Amino acid sequence: MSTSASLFTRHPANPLLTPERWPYSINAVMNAAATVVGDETVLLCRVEDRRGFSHLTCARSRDGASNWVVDDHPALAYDGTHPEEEWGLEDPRATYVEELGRWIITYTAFGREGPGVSLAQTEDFKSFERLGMVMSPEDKNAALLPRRIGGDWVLFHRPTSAQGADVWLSRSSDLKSWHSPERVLGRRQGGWWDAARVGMGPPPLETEHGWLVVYHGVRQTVAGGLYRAGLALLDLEEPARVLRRSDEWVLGPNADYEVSGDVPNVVFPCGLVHDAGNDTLFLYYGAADTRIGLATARCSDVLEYLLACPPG
Ligand code: BMA
Repeated sequence: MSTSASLFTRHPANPLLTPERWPYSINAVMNAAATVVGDETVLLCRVEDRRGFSHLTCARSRDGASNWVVDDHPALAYDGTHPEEEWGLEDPRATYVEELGRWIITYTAFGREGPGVSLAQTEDFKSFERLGMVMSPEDKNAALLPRRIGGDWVLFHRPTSAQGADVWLSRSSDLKSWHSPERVLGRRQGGWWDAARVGMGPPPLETEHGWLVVYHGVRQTVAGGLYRAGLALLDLEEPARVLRRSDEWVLGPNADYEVSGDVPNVVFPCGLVHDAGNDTLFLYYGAADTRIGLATARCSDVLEYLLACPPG
């Protein structure tokens, strides 16, 4: 039986992507959506330019780990038409929606009002169409489930208010107007590793036991925020119901490329690819807000571990 520390293994090719190997001048690359398109893994990366503003650019690889080819132009960048993106597009997640025959991209649109949640769609990761802002500031860390539940789309997101920063979900019949917010996963208190803030990581993965969730949790320390990743399992038909939640984090900053960078001590997963044939999960994460890392795990081990965790 795996322990929280042994479930995920850092890939020997880490860090997979760094600012130095970008085809144009940038400051940092981090927090990437991940999916498989044809015979390639595509990362839609958050790229921070040397003004401090972010845009999204695709990187592609046959094996999801090596020989990345990075587009020489952004996939989505502020173009003057959406004022809510004036200061950048951040932290994308990608969900393939079979019913629509396309991917829905959820991302943080950062503008003068603060960070909010916007959607875009693509059929090929070559051309993208914006669907506009769906959650007004302050809100971020959005991820869509790949299918409707009870007739509605389900979007996880993280509104921030004086009450705090927890994971909620909202529902919609048209991906435009969202309603019926419900709290899903809260911060724990006091000494817990995820007591300051929590946010959804990649879009949850459907498994026979429930929706597999990787989320990030933050502890506030005298040295700043400490970002780690934990696991949860949500009920398949009632996704606001937490069936299991890991007490311990399963990935935390440890390698040099995670503990030093623009924001030290950050692992921030936004992409999860399931290679079902090989029982393998590929978890892509931003490392220290500067580069991209990959950790792999056996999916069956992760589920076995979670099923032994306490109810959420
Ligand atoms: C969060 C987000 C992420 C970032 C993380 C650590 O609030 O803004 O984009 O990786 O902080 O700085």
